Amino acid sequence: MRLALYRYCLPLARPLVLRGRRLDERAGLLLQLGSGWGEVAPLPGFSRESLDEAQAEASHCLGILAAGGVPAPRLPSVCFGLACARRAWPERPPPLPAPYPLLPDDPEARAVVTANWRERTPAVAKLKVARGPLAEELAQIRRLCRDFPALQLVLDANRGWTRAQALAFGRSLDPARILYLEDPCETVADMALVAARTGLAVALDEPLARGDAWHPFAGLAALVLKPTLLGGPDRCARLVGRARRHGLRVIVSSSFESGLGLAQLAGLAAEWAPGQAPGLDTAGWLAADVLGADGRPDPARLECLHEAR
Ligand code: OSB
Ligand code: MG
Repeated sequence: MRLALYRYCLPLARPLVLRGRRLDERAGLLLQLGSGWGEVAPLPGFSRESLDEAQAEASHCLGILAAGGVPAPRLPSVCFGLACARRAWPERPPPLPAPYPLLPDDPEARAVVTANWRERTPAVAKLKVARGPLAEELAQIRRLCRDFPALQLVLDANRGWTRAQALAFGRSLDPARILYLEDPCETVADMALVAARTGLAVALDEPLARGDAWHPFAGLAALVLKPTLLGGPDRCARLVGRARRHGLRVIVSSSFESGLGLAQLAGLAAEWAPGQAPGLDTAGWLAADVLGADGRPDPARLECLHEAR
């Protein structure tokens, strides 16, 4: 069985700003275990591990596999990629609703995305907030709601508001047009308070990857799962179980993976949250892919780092 580790580096099609830092390209790793592939792509600003750290651990895991051992990675991105490469995927993926669109911050890119929305308005779209002046963001939201009367919004603040800002913002919104607020504040306690005081639904994303303690609260509507940040599918499956017990939506979400990771995330979404539109509309940020015309990773687009048999 061929065991190999590759590196990819893909140019961006649109600016990608993560935690205020602009990324110039998207780099990551692909792990090959015979016919199985997995993606290891820590996301700068969101993953606790760097690409170099992930590479060292993935390489170490390959060495253990080559010697007939069972690797036990610790880094979330490596846990995810290794599990994907070892997983038995169904021949044909089960059906899954299309991802809801993620609106680019860049006005030009956003205009391209919304160009034909008057004819075909998506049910839901996600917008990043807590990036600029409150009044400007509210005006943007009002414009979107006015231009597309059938649209509901997911607003993601990436924990960027104080409690007071989140309350001011939340009270200025029409709850009928907001599906949920994702990570309005720094702490889960403040998010619960915002849900209670504004009547808006709230979703937890970053607290899950950070491993913060949380309990279901009134107004909690969804858990956003980013397997590249959370680690192995076991950890995700536990969260899926918890979501089901408490009647929460599960939104499987990308961390700007390549086409390989995105396809595998769609497979996991179909299993964990069938019927739920996933948060996987990120392919548009990448100007190239690791997959060839046959839909498999194309070695010509990859740099081989480590090889064993
Ligand atoms: O803020 O939820 C985020 C992607 C990478 C890092 C952080 C985030 C995201 C996304 C992915 O928004 C798309 C989605 O969840 O719809
Ligand atoms: Mg989020």
